[in-house]
Amino acid sequence: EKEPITILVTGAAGQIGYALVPMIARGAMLGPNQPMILHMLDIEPATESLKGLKMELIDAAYPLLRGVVATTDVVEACKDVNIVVMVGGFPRKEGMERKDVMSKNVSIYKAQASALEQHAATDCKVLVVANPANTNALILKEFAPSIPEKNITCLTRLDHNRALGQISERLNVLVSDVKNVIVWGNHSSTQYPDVNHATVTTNSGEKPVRELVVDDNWLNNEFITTVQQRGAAIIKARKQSSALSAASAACDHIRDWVLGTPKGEWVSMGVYSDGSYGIPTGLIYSFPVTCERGDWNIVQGLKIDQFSREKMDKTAQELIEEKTLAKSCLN
Ligand code: NAX
Repeated sequence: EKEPITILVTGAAGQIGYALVPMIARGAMLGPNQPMILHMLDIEPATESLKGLKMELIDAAYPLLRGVVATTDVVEACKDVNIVVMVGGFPRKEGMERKDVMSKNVSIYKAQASALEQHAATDCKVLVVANPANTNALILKEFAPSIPEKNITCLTRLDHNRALGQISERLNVLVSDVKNVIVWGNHSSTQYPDVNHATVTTNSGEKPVRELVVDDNWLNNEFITTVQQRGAAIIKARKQSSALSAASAACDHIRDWVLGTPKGEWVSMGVYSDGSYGIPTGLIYSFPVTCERGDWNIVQGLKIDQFSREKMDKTAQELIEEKTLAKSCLN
């Protein structure tokens, strides 16, 4: 039998946490044969709620779950963790300035970076979910220099999956037959969901999405804004932000990263830019990646038209501004 892997979920007492931990414990993240020890971190006011969650995990009697640590102590939470899903953060509340939210998250991510740096397994893989996800991941990277930069990522898989979902609904095809959409840039409303390389598996082979959806106007306008604004649409309908879809996307992200992407298929991940596609280095930007043996690589050589170029640059620009704002919060 395999050795258990230790997984940390921060912000575990929140609503994404409540959807995510049972998925992990069932094996949705690392597969049905991989036992795990779950560390759950939250803050003091959530102590009781975190305790309740631990009780429920015990009551669910998950065969793969070999241990649960529920704590408000960052050091205890980070001890020897192999995989870290960072869902904890300070949410934007009504009337708050962008700078105030950024400032709170910068201090959280700076502190947690140091704890991971000192106590996590040296090859730990980190996924940041909490917003502003790309910039939180960047702060984490800056303050945990001993963690390899390729091990720090942020979640844009939810946006990627939303794009797959929209195409599948529009064409009335199985979502599993749609592949190779791309989400470029920031996990925000400036993200660019790109279908120029996406295909659908049909009875007569692989067909470009652009060929099957004849309505270019829909693809260039409504499709993009629907994916960009989906988070807001969920909040409007549910009076709460996306939780199960975010949790599911976090499992997809880690699973593909650790176990590999299927042949001929890529996924979107927020990763440290190496300058590919003219995106400035020094940003965590969402790119199309393939994964193999625990390592991701940006898909190279895709043709970028003028329409895409502008949208890719616009979302990069927003990330540069966020980075400047984050830096100003460090002083
Ligand atoms: P909740 O407010 O329900 O949960 C957040 C939890 O984090 C709370 O239990 C809170 O006590 C805890 N927390 C706060 N500060 C902490 C700290 N310093 N250490 C540990 N825990 C801390 O929010 P939820 O709906 O679960 O969303 C969590 C985050 O995910 C938010 O930042 C949200 O904006 C972000 N999202 C990101 C998505 C993505 O695709 N990247 C999509 C979904 C979601 O909106």
